[in-house]
Parts: sequence; structure tokens; C-alpha cells
Amino acid sequence: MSDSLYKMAMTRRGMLGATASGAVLATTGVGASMMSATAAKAAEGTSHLEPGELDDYYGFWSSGQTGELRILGVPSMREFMRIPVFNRCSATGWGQTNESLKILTEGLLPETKAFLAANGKQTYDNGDLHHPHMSFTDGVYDGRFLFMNDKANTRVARVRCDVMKCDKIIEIPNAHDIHGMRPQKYPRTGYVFANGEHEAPLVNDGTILDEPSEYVNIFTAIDGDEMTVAWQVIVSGNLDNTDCDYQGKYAFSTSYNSEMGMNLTEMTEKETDHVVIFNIKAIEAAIAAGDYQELNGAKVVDGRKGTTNNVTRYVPIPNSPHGVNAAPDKKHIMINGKLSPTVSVIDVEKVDALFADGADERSCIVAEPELGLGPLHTAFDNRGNAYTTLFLDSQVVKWDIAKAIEAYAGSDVDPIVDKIDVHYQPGHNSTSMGETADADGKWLISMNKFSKDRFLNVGPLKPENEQLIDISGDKMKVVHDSPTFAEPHDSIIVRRDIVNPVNLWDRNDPTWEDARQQAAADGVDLEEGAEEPIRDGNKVRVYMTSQAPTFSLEKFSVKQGDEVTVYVTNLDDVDDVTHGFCMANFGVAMEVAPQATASVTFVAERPGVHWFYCQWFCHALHMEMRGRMFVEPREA
Ligand code: CUK
Ligand code: CUA
Repeated sequence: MSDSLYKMAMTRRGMLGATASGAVLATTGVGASMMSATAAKAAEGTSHLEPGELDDYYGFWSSGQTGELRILGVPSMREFMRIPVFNRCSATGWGQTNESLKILTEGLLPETKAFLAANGKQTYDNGDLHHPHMSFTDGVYDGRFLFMNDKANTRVARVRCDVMKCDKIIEIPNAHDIHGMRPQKYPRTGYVFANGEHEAPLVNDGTILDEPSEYVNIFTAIDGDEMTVAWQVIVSGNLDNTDCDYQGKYAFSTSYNSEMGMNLTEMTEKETDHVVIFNIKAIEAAIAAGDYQELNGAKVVDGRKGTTNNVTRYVPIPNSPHGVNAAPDKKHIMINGKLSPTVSVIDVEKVDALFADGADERSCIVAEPELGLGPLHTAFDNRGNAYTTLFLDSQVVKWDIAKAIEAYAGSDVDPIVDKIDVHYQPGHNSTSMGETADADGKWLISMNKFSKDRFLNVGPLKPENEQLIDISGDKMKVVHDSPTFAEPHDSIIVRRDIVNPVNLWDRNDPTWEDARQQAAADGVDLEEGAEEPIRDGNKVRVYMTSQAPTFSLEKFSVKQGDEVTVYVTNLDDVDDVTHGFCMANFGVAMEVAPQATASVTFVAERPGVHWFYCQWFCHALHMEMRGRMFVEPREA
């Protein structure tokens, strides 16, 4: 048995014992021999894990228009957790607690806050989360953060990997609808690069409307530590996906609409679009030299075609390219052709010349293998192979990068190694550690847009189908079908030793700093609670603690019309003893994990007796974990 599995089993047993006796059981002990999930699974061509066996990898999954981040296990494909980010969450109170509302609102632009207020909202209810990626140090995941985009409302968010909760969301000014997004790989993250997909006037105040020739697109570099905009670049054409090299020098963004067309015919008119190469040092130099304009708090450099500041190059690519993927050989960048059956391979070592002497832009292309219909995204193993999804062919094609380069140079080798049918119409794929220098060539996920007949029919809206493919041998082998709800676009597969979340919150966590300060101002210790509500005009603050199976208050009184804030601090310090606070018929509910504080504010506009209860099954006496709020009627 692995250490962590043993610990988990012990703590689970410990928790049941502890909650029954009220004691806290320490977790110690060394495991006996029981097999954890191992690489042997791949060799066996199976993803099956016995009950209690742990996965070798964390999978971090986007959820598209659901707006959350998901954690799966690979190879079992079991879903472990959903982390609310751009969505609302009924279980955790994300979008309702004061702590989450702060994160959801503090990064919004002033004009957005005003717009939302006019619609009776503090924040958006929806998001469209496509691309989750972990922070890097020296070209490998470092387990600090996950970053993700919101195409729907032009935001980028960060999730802390220690507690697996979102801690920052920022709206990107000047850009429209963030799509492609990647963290800097080297020397570290560093920057998070984000593409604005849809073009609009640079100052979008209504002065310019149906004049597409005046529209621009914006590439943004975010400071991933501070979660602020570092700089932006105006580009020609729109922006789709992005990735960056392993040298820390360049970022690459595809454009499917170099035409700047406004309808399908116009957008697909030309046979050739382009990839924009951003020269990071040159952009930093332009900013240092004052060669930028300041717009909505961002420093914006002009990198459109025809500018002479050397911040961008436009490499012609056939035809409406989509995915961009840096190979773990640290040398090659794959540009997936979508409407062209090809993937264009850029050698990063040939990119310097484009900026140095204005060499022909296509001189950085070292291969362009014809792979099949609708290449969208490419993933990698550690043996020099690339794996490209073919949307129209419903296949994944495995090809040899070195042979593709030889073929482009004139030899008649065939770079295609293997093809496999997937079900159906794959978009992204990802391999175990495959977007890092530590690619290990064990598993590939094909993220298929259509499941059609692969599962029991659930009506007109069908799940997506994510297929697990064993890539450890010469031939690819589909070993598992996994339905997912709308609509994961992308995933990453991270070795489990890199991800080390805590079991309990640290009482000093900054998440509830506002609560801590308010309590201090009220002369209350969050860990003690207060026996009576603290009244401040018509604002009433209720401080309670929770310890299975009781809240520290069995009842409290407020007046009709009071603005009530309830703070709950979970004193339990046992793994997995999360409590909840639900105020029935007030639409109020939240999660309070062990050692956390959470708070929620509502107007007590309903006189009478109202029960609050713990909504997270925590104890044999969980049902009894409840109390009353008395709302005294307003005097007539
Ligand atoms: S995009 Cu969805 S299949 Cu948003 Cu990464 Cu390519
Ligand atoms: Cu506490 Cu259920």
C-alpha cells in the first residue's frame, strides 16, 4: 500500500472513531504491501483499478460552458472533485459567500461592475472555461497554481493547488473573449499568455460600430504571481490558441481569421492564415523604452503587421490553424492546420533569424506532414512521437517528428506511425506530462466532442466522450470510454507526486482575512464565536463555530429587514469533516471545510422561525446539527 493510501485509509477510520468520541486521532503508521496503481497498468493495457487503489496521475479538466475546473484520476478516469471558478455552485456557496464574491468581483473592470449592477448582479453567473494549465518552473509543472481562461466573459482565473480553490479572477481589459491561454514554461510562470479571440474597436465605446477595418485583437501577458496585466500587444488578424517555447523567448498564437472577416465566407476566404510569434524580450524592451500606449490601466504595444518595432512576426500557415503545442524536445512547435490536413512544425532555433534579418517568415518551418482531415491539437510522448487529433476523420494519428522533418527535406519516409479511431470528432488531446519536458509516454486522452451511440441514451443532449488511450506500446489502444458533461475542451495529466494538497486549512489563510478583521473590530475571536449577534445599525453579525455535531449557537434573533452576516468557523481538525451552513428558505448555503471560516450575507426579510442546518454529512448526529434563527417582525 502506498503511504498516501495508507494514510487516507487510516484517517478515514480515525475520523469515524474521532467523531464518535469527540477526540482527534493522529495518523501514523507505515503501510503493508498493497499495490498502488502503477505503470504496469499501461503495460497491461488496462485502466482498471481495484477499489481503494489510487491513480498515478491527477487529471485537471476544463468544463467549457459549465465554467468549473474538474479533477479526475488517470488512468481510472474517476471524477474526484469539481472546483467552481466562473460558475455558481449550490454545494459550496461559490458566488454567494462573501469570500467567493470578493474573488469573483475584485478583478472586474469598473465599467463591468456598473453594467452588472444595472442588471441587478454583482458578478457574472456563467463562464466558458477551455484551457487549464499548471504553473511551470524550468519547463516542468511545479504544483503551485492552475490557470484557466473564460472565453465567455474575458477573464483569467487561478486555482491554488494547496487547497484546490480559486483565489484570483481578473478581467482582461481591451481584449475580447479570452480563448487560448498558456503559462510561461521557462524560467518559470511568470507570465500567463492569453489570446483575445474576437476583434473589436480598441476603444470599444460605441463610437465605432460596423467598421471592421477599425477592429483589432489583443494578446495579453499576465503576471501569474500578482494576477495583474503585465502588457498587451495589438495584432493583425484574430487569435485562437497559444503556446510558448522552452527558452522563455517566444510565444506563438494561431489566427483562423487573418482576413478579419465578419462572416464565415469572409473568415475562410484565404487559403493561408498565420501564426503570430511574439518576441517577449522585444516587447519588454518596447515597454521600457516607452513605446506603448496606456489603455484601461494596461500598457499596450502595437505589434500589427507593418510595425517596425520587431515585437511580432507573422508566419503564413495553411488554413485556419487552431491548436499550438510545444514539443517536449524543447525545439519544435506544432501548428495544427484544421482546414488544412497538415501540421506545420516550427523550429524555435530558426525563429531568432526572423527577427534578426527579416528572413523569409516560412524559413522557421521544418516540417509540414499531411496527417488527415481536421487536425486540431497535438500531444507528445518521450520517444519523439506526436499525436494529433483529426476532427473530421474521428481519429488520432501518431507520427514521428524526426521523420516528418526528413520528409519535408525531401526524403520519402512516411512519418505516420499509427492511426486509431476515436468516438467521435476529437478536439483536444493530452498525454501524461506531455506538455512538459517530463513527458512520459504512458497515457493519452482523446477529448471527443460527440458520444452518439457510446452510452445509454439520455435524450437529445448527449455527454462528450473522453477516451483513454494506452500509448506505451507501438500501437495505440483505446482502453476506456468516459462520459463528461458540457463541455471539457482541454485537460492536463500531472504526475501525482507533483500535486500535494493539504487536508486541513491553515487558520491563518488569507481567504477569510476580511472576516478576521471584521471579527477583531467587533471584539470577537473567530475560533470562539459570539454568544449574541453583534448589532451595528441594521447590520447584524452572527459569529458561530461548528464542531461535529453542533454549531456553537442553537439559536439567535434578528429583526425583519436586518442585513445579517453569518460567520461559521469549523473547529474540527480531522480530515474530511466538512460542515455546511444552510439557512432554509433563505436560499443560503455554503461549505465550511475543516479549520476554515466562511461567511454569507442576506437580508432577513422573512419574519418567523427559520431553521439553519449543517448541509454536509459530518457525523452520526449530522441531522441534529441544526439551530433556529428568530426573525422578529417589523413593527407595524
Ligand atoms: S479549443 Cu476547444 S477543441 Cu477552446 Cu482549445 Cu480546440
Ligand atoms: Cu456538520 Cu453535518
